[in-house]
Amino acid sequence: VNDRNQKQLAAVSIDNIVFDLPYSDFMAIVYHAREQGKSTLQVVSDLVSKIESKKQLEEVNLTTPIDAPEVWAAGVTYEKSKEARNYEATQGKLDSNTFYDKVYDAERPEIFFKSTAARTVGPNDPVYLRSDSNWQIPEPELGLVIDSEGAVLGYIAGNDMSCRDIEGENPLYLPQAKIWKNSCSIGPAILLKEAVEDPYQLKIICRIYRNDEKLFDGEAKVGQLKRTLNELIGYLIRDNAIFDGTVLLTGTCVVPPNEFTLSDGDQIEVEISDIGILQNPVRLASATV
Ligand code: DO4
Ligand code: MG
Repeated sequence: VNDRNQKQLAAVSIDNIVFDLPYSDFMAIVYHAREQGKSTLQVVSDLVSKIESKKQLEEVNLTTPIDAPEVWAAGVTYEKSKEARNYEATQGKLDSNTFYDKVYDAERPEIFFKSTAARTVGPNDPVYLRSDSNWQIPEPELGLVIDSEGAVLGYIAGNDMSCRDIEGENPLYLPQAKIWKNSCSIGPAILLKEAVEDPYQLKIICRIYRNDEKLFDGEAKVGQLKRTLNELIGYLIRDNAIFDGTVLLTGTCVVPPNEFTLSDGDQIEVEISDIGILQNPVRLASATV
């Protein structure tokens, strides 16, 4: 966000220097690069080499780096998620063979609709708690920013807020366990595809703070994903209408302990290596109406 309180696209260097870019949004720079037959990274690098910036990342107010028209999400793509879901659905009888075990091994992945631009928030915006759930957690996930053909444009961090009790009661309640006001956060930056040699090396970390005390800290690597990223995109775009700038969250690999539930006032951090830290405070949805 710039001095006039307007949204401003910017590039951030690895040493956290901010370079304002003369584009209205992320897709505008992607289209311009295509017109010039260049990669987005090339266009950004050319511009940055001509800009003198003294602004540091901590001086600017961050907002969503892309107004993703839709956010979709894949599920049960990591063993950790399968185990947590089995616990919810079977009240801890982990030896049962559930639909979560089946989808983990099936050829077709679980892909669900998560959010629209109006429901999606960015860095430092509150994520909301549902008033009818007593078991809510953040799901830290790698997001793929894709175009209408399914080509990956970049990587982003995401939080797929989830209600474990609603989902565990009945899988048909999944949309209610996943979609409500401010239940999806993405940001703080898009790591350009061309800048990443191997996305499976990216590390995902989740931290939860309550009263300034760290309550939870967990990490995993995208390399632990059961499927390939292209496989997930392939199923999302199959016979579907997908729009430029769509985000596909690729599933959670870090789950807080079963006895944990989020509370009003908690702070969530989702960090992905080379992307940055997506921070969101937690608020009761009912307190905002
Ligand atoms: O089956 C429900 C959703 C799974 C999910 O969101 C995840 O694994 O991240
Ligand atoms: Mg998820």
